Amino acid sequence: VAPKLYDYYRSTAAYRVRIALNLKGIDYEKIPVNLKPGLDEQHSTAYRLVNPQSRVPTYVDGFFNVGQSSAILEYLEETHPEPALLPRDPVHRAKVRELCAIIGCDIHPVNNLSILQYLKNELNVDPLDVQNWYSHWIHQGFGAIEAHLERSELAGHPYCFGEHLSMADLYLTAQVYNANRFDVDISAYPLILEIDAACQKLPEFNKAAPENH
Ligand SMILES: N[C@@H](CCC(=O)N[C@@H](CS)C(=O)NCC(=O)O)C(=O)O
Repeated sequence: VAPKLYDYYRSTAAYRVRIALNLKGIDYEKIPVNLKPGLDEQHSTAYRLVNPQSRVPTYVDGFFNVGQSSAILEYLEETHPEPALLPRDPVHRAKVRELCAIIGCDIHPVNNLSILQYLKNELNVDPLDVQNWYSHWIHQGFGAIEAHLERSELAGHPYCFGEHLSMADLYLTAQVYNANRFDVDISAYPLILEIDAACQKLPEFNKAAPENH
C-alpha cells in the first residue's frame, strides 16, 4: 500500500515533505485537508483522529502515522537514505539542521495561519499590522540565513550546502514561496534568491509546488 500524505497545497510544512518524497522517488497518495478559513477541515473530528494537533502534514506509512514535517523528513531520511538530504559529516549535518531550524522553529511557527488568524480575530490586530508582523519575522530570519550563507564557501554552488541538495533547500524554497505569497520584498537576500532559483529548476521541486497541486 502506498504511503499517504495528508496535505494542503499552500502549506509550507507539507510542501517540504512533498519535495522530499519526490526527491526520494516515493510514490504516495495525497489526501487533501482544506485549511481555507471557513472550511477548516483540519478541525474536523475525522482529521483530529489522524492528527490531534489539527495541522498538516501527516504522513501515514502502513499502520504508523506521524505529524510534524521535521519528524517526517527525518523518518524518510532513515527509511529511504538515498538520495541523502543530510550530509554524512556531523559538522555539515549540524549546519543543515541549524538552517532548517531557523525556518522551522523561528519563522514558520509565528507566521502560521492559526497565529495570523488569532492576531486578527481574537486580538483585533489591524490587518496592516498583521502584515507587518509577518514580514518582520521573515526579515529577521532571512537576514540571519543570508548571513550564514555568505560565510559559507558552499552556499549558492548551487544549493545551500554546495552541489548536493539538503533538507535546508526544502525548508528554504517553501519559505520563499510563502514570503512571496504575502508580498514581502525579499530582494535584499540575493543568495537565498539564487538558491531558490536553482532549486526551482528541478522537476522534484516544481512538481511539489503549490501551483501544481
Ligand atoms: N511545525 C509543524 C507545523 C505544521 C503547521 O503549522 N501546518 C500548518 C500549515 S503550514 C497548519 O496545518 N495550519 C493549520 C492551522 O493553523 O489551523 C510542521 O512542521 O509540520
